[in-house]
Amino acid sequence: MKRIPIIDSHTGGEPTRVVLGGVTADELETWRRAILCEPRGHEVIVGALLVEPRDASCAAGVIFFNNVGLLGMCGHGMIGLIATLRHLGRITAGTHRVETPVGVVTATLHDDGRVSIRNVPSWRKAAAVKAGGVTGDVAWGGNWFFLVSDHGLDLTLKNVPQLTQASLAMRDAVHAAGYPEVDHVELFGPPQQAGNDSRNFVLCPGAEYDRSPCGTGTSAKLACLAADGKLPPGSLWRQESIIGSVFEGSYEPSEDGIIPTITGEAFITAESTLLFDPADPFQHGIA
Ligand code: PYC
Repeated sequence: MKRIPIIDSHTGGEPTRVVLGGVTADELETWRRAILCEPRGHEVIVGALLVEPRDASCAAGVIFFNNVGLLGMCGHGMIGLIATLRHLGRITAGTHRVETPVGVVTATLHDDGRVSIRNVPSWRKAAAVKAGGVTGDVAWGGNWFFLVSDHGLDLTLKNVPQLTQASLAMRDAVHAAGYPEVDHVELFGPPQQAGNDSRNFVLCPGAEYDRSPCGTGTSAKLACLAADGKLPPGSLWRQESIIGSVFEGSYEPSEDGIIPTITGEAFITAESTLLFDPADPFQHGIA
């Protein structure tokens, strides 16, 4: 019987499953869907495989993954990972460097359990791209995003099926417009809670939507605001998600764009061990 120990958490409603062992980076593709998806999980979960960092100054290395493949970085997942390492007693309040496939992220665990991540450099690649009847920006925040405000849709939970279909069509259109790297689509609208700056709906690569405001998506948004001169360095941006959870963001200018810092909070929801019986026809998940 194969055993994979995990810790589950959620960050602003978006789940993270930290894999503590039982599978190596080389074996991850074989077990990726089995770890995340039905019958042991569901399509929305983002996985975080703990690995030995190559950079000795890092407290940990992590590979994020989802229902369709690997993710460069994951903001909500990094907050979940830091909360998990704290829960395990492996780290205490302070600053910790974590290696990801797209660069080193510096995470600060605050005394109250909140986590700030100083993300990888982020930038806007293209402004005012016309694709599929909308106009948006293409930006990097640790993943690639198409950011759209002129979509004419209400960002409410009851509209999720319509938002998903529209975002999938926009993703096809932005690929056809010459940006095949885009795998996330981020729609913006007015916030519903006083004190927030914006509300978003984020379509993830596997056609699921992010319950959190999306850390890498908020980083891409900050890069666009900075490029447009709409948010000064150091000013706070409160990004509200489709379910009303909030990340706070700010940025420092960098050579080609910005270095974003995103703050949020994660809660541990389960400690368990996944079991994979070779006799189980669904030990690798439901294809
Ligand atoms: O928080 O960066 C994020 C994220 C990416 C995909 C899901 N969440």
